[in-house]
Amino acid sequence: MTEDLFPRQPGDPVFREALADGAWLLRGFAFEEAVTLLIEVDRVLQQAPWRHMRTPGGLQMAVAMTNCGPLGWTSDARGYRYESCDPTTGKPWPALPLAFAALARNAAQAVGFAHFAPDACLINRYQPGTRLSLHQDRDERPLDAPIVSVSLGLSAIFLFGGLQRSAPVRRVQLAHGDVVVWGGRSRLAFHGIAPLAAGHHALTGSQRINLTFRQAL
Ligand code: MD6
Ligand code: FE
Repeated sequence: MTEDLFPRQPGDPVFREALADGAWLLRGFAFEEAVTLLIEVDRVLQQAPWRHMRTPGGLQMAVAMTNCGPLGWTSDARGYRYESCDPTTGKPWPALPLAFAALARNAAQAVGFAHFAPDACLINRYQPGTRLSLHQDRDERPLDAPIVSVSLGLSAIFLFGGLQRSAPVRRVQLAHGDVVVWGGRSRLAFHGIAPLAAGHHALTGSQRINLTFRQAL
């Protein structure tokens, strides 16, 4: 593909693909920063290791998670919420790396959301067979702020539905370096990840890593 032969230059127009009203796919937007992002993920993991949270209903989630930034998304018997400390260590979540904040702001800017300043970054790990069932992201206070989602490592099929759980679901392949920005009229759309196919990626091995940036408060 020509995109790979001629990498993005400063000032180039960004190739945006509309998934729905308010939801955009920026293919390869994080490709060049990916190694840096993964090094930062490893640094976060040294302070806040992967864990499988429990849903309020008591089920253990298949996706392994951690967080960085002032706030982190957590789930347990008391419900879904944002916390400033990691419940497993009692310490504040690791700081949001500068490279994360810059990428999230630039991606949001590229589709018209100026000044996106995330206070939370949820980091998800998928292994072959891991899925994330259809859900809405509705634990955040400002519903006018977008969400920026970065895919690293193995590709996954993103399930993208509508505002009702029963709406038809689109399947979108997300590859290493792809970024989805999601706000406006799509902010509360149902979405999920189909069971991850087995595979190997040079940078992550048999894993997909997803960074999801939010403005929680
Ligand atoms: C994932 N993403 O890609 C899970 N939520 O691993 C999400 O749940 C998500 O990609 C809101 C907006 C974009 C997303
Ligand atoms: Fe989500």
